[in-house]
Amino acid sequence: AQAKAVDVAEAEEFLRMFHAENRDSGSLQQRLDRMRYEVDTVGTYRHTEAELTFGARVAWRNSARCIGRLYWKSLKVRDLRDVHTVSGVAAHCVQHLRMATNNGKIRPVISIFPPETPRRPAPRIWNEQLIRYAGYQRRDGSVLGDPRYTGFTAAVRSFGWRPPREPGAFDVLPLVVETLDEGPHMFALPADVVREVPLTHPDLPWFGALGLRWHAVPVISNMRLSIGGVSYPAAPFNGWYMGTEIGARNLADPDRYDLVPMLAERLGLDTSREDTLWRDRALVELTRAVQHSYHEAGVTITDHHTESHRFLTHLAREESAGRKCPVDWSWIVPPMSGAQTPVFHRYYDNDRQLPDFFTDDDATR
Ligand code: HEM
Ligand code: NRG
Repeated sequence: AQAKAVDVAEAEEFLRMFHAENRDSGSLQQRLDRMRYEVDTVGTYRHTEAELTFGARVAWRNSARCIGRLYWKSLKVRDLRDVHTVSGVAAHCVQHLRMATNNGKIRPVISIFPPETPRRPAPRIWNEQLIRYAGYQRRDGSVLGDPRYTGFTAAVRSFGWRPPREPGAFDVLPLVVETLDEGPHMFALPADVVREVPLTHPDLPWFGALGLRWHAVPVISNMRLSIGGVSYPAAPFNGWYMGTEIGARNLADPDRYDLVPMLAERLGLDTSREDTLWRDRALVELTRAVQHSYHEAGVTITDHHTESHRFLTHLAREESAGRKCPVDWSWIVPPMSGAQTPVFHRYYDNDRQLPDFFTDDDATR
């Protein structure tokens, strides 16, 4: 969709905030005049590099569902607003993975591609994350791989993507990048930029033979970054994983890899009745395996107890800076042992603040 003209009030609010938090950034009045002139003439305005960097960091700071916000100032911002071709976008996504992975010592990075403007629609990345595993629907209704991506897998197959000769549970999907001029194009990720961690368990020797693995870096690529009224639909970003995301959700959810019943059997637990808490016990061992394996592999990961404490430190800092910090309790509380973490036991501000990241029909097309 062609973008509407930028909302001048939203732009002004952002520029005022930028100047209030960056006292050495020149005349606010001149900046506002310039912005209004650009919006009057072409319907949008161009952020300075400093504004773009600040805007992206504040969008992270305002991500109500993110527990990892203590380090918001450290986000590395890549200004890729002049990359307009599908192959350029794909190549820079590959470069993003290299920079972010950093041989295991993961760095938070965002790559910002051109914004949506009245003159020119933005490039789009179809993938939900840069690295995701294929899901193959079998005739009997069961799924090999990640059931969340059966639809996406079928779509890329219809574009000509060929699964490996021997399809597996962890086949990395190709990128799909679209521009108005070129249409959608598919790009395989080079294997050397997809760092993965084979899963082993600290005291169950048979665990490694299950052949489980996960990718090192989560790079969300389907959220729209909104800064001062300007919309950046292609702005993939990453931090590092919290172990529960993989062990207690991706590999465990009944509509994902659903490994809990199999693991409970292997652990010799009594699964004939719910009150043996076999689900809870298997979930703990799976998540222990994740924490252990990433640690052994030298890939940055955090756990939900450590991260909950850090998050409360973040809230305290935001409060002393005199800022509101939006928090969505239902996302911040971890998916296991919630009440064992301090984030469970309190109320939060819910009012959204801008800039922020959005998921909407417009971002996912
Ligand atoms: C969500 C942790 C970095 C933005 C989340 C979630 C966790 C998390 C656990 C909930 C995910 C879920 O339940 O599916 C972390 C950690 C980071 C980190 C440990 C390490 C540095 C970042 C960065 C950004 C970001 C760098 C953006 C620049 C978000 C957003 C969501 C989110 C927008 C919500 C995603 C959605 O709605 O699906 N984060 N995060 N996070 N995080 Fe972070
Ligand atoms: N639960 C998703 C990832 C969501 C965001 N989590 C992060 N973000 N850690 C999954 O792939 O399991 N981040 O930017 O680090």
